[in-house]
Amino acid sequence: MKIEVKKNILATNSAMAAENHQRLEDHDVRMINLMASPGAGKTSVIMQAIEHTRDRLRLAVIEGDIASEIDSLAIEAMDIPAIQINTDGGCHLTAVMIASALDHLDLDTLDLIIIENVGNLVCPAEFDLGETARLVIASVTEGHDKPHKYPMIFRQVDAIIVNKIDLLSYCDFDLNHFRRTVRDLNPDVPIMELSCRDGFGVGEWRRWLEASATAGPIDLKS
Ligand SMILES: Nc1nc2c(ncn2[C@@H]2O[C@H](COP(=O)(O)OP(=O)(O)OP(=O)(O)O)[C@@H](O)[C@H]2O)c(=O)[nH]1
Ligand SMILES: [Mg+2]
Repeated sequence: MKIEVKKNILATNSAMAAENHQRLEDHDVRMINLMASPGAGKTSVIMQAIEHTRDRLRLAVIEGDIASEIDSLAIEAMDIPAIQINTDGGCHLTAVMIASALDHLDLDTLDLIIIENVGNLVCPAEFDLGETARLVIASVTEGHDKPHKYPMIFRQVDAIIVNKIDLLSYCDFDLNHFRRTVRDLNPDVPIMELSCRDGFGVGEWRRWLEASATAGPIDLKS
C-alpha cells in the first residue's frame, strides 16, 4: 500500500493558504513571499523596502528562521511591526504558521506584509502561504547557475532581484547568462538589479513594491 503523505501535506497547506488569502482580501492587504538562499540579502532587501516606502505604505514583516530573533529585532528597530517565526529545524514556512502570525497583526492598519521565508531555494517554492506575490532574490556571490539548478522557484515567481550587484566585478557571475536562463523558465518576469550596499536599483525595487501593494483586487490563486 502506498501512502500519499506529501500530497496530503500539500493539500492541507493549500486549504489554509486559501484562508489566509481570503483574510487578506477582506482587509485589502497585500502579502509578498520573499524567498532566497541563506545570506542572499533577504533582510537587507526588506530594510531597503522599509526605508524607501514607509512614507507611502503601511508595512509589517513576518520573519521566518530556523532559530534566533536577529532579523525581527532588526526590523523592529526600524519601528515596523515584525513577527518572528522559528521553525526549529523546518526548512520553509507553512500556511498555518502564517495564519498564526496574521493573528498578531492588526490587518486594518496595514497595506503590505512582507514575509522573509527561511533561507532555502527548494522547499519554500512548494508551499503556498496565501501570498499575493512571490519574489526570489539571487545574489551575485552565489553564481549565475542557480536557475538551472533550482528551476521550480524561478519558474513560479512574479519578480526576481539580483542582489549584491556592487560585487559583480569581483565575481564571475554572468548577468546575460542568468537572464537568458530565467527567460527560458519564466519569459515575462521582471529582473531587478539591486545593491543594498550602495543603493543601485533601489528606485526600481521601490516602484515594483508600490505597484504590488496598490494592485487592484487580489486574484485568488488556483
Ligand atoms: N556587498 C553587499 N553585501 C550585501 C548586500 N545585501 C546584503 N549584503 C550583506 O550580505 C549579508 C547577508 O545579508 P542578509 O540581509 O542578512 O541576508 P539574508 O538572506 O536575510 O540572510 P539569512 O536571513 O541569514 O538567510 C550581510 O552581511 C549583508 O550586509 C549587497 O547588496 N551588497
Ligand atoms: Mg535574514
